[in-house]
Amino acid sequence: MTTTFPEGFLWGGATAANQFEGAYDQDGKGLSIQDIMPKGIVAPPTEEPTEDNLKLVGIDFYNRYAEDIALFAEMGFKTFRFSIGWSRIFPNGDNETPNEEGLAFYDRVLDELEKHGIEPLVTISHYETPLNLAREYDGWTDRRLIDFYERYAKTLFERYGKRVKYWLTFNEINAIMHAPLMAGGILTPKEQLSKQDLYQAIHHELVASARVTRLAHELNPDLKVGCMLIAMPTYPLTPDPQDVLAAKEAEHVNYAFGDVHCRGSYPGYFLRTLRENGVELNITDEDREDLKNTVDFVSFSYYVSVCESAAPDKAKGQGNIMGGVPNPTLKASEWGWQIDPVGLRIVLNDYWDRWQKPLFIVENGLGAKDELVEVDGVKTVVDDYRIDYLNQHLYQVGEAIADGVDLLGYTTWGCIDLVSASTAQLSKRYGFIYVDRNDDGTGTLERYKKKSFDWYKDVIATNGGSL
Ligand code: BGP
Repeated sequence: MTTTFPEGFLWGGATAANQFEGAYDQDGKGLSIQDIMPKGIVAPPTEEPTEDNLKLVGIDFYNRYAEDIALFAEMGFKTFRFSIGWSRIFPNGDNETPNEEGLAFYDRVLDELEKHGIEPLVTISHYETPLNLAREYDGWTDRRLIDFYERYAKTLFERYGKRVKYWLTFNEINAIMHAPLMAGGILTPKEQLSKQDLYQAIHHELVASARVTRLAHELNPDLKVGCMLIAMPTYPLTPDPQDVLAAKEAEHVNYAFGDVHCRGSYPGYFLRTLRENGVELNITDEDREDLKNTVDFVSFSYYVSVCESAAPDKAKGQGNIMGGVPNPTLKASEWGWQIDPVGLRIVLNDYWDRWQKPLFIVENGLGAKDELVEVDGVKTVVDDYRIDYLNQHLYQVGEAIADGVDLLGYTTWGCIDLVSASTAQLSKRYGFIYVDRNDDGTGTLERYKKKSFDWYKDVIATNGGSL
């Protein structure tokens, strides 16, 4: 490839505590909403943790972190994205004091990363609101969560602030629009959730994000705090201006979160949406001041693009956990997610133009059904389809860099197989490392390198030159 990735480009992989740590009740951890979501977002939560919930054991990273980080180091990772389980640190979310055993676990993870010279990239909250906050407060609909979150973040900054430079406040913060339980800890079923409560919860998360951004900078001006969005370019289904407008309006739903994080106040189109939905935000003067604390960089996940149409009869398709009309020009993955490498270049240019903040791709990858086979006596997965997917996307990333986009790094999602967020299955695999665990919970938890392991190692070693 002719494009050179910038020196110091942060190549790596991404994970989330609830999807791979397991050890759901070990060392004083409290329950999180994920512990009662055995089917992800495709079915209502259960009352108590149930055995069919694969996340309770995950892939046992909690006990195998050293072995796994050594494998990441072997691939040459420059960075590793993981989240801290909020309920490991504050088991009920509203506790006064943190759980030392939980804090010590992440010390050990950071020791291991340091040993291998891997830069940590930490998500403060990745779809794992403590269950108590969901039950007692209905999650982020309650303003008090801002204080609980701030106390939690402060604890993390004080404990790890000297070792962790890059922080993300909320994973895919805009996902709350579509998955209020997973992204907002809101137990009221989506169909019954009023717009007033939904937007108030969004407001609370945005204020919380801005407040901890300020806090991080106060404690250590070298810390870099980013927001994290689902990026999903939305194309008009036809050139009909009504479709173009519909696509722009659909995109607004995503832009709004980035606009607040980067510009420090609500954009006009968002205020219009509130008015039209009869929502009157409870927003204080202090909130307005807090929101002015803008982020240092913008991070995002990218899996799919979608189309939008003004015609009400167009069937809504499946795009990540958001909606959208399928694009007739694109093929889809086995899981129905449409594959669009060029869309990644479009998003990178679009976000860079719009916000002029460094960008960070913190999720991208192909969820596929892998088959473990034996090649020359070694167990592996011949995942040429994954290599092909990543290659095409990274090629477009290179193009965007050549276009002038300021990009800090790229972490593939689920660099080691883990439990899917939307379906809670293990058979939707993203990793360079295969983990022997099946949807029925059977398996040895052994790790095996896939073909893509060596491919990615090469990409990193050549700083993208091998693409
Ligand atoms: C994003 C989430 C991740 C992750 C990924 C893949 O929405 O931030 O947690 O899981 O999507 O989605 P899935 O696991 O549903 O395939």
